[in-house]
Amino acid sequence: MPIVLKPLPYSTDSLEPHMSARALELHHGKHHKSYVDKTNAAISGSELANADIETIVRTAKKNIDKKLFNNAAQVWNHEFFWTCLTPRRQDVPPVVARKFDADFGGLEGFKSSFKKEAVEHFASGWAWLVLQNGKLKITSFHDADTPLVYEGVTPLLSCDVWEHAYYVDYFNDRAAFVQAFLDNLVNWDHVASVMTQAASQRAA
Ligand code: MN3
Repeated sequence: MPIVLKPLPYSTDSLEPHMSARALELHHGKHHKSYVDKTNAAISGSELANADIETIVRTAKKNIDKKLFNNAAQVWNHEFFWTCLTPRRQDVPPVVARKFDADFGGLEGFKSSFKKEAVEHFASGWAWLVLQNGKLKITSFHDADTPLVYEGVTPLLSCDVWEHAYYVDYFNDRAAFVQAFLDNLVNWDHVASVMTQAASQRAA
């Protein structure tokens, strides 16, 4: 079975005005789809032909198959990113707020550190909030690289900072895009759920 372009968990116009339907249609329907198609072309007839996306990404990394890794990791990164967004503006749940207090001195501390990382990341890539050794950490990865392939790192939240993620709505103003993301689009329930799951696995 080839991998599929998973449908978005919301309609393409539901993130407006922070992310337009046009931007989302291009980003999901063209950019993300192209990574799916290229991944399928690369795994066709190979031992990975029936593998799930996580296995494909990890195997490509291990085999230093850069072309497959870049496309497959972008599929995984985009699937994760779409789940990080929500049409309904959410407050930060207490379980996440307490972690922000402990590790960033509060929500505003988190937001300014994340924004700085995302805006200052040079060229294409992704800004991430991850959990590592029980602590929250903000980091960024170049191009398609992904926390999925690093031992002991649990991805909690990502922001796509490739130009294709914001150029339609914000032109060159990456900072405005990241601010809109942080203030209006983050699916905090998703962050809380992944964080709680990771904490219980660590305790087990
Ligand atoms: Mn993208």
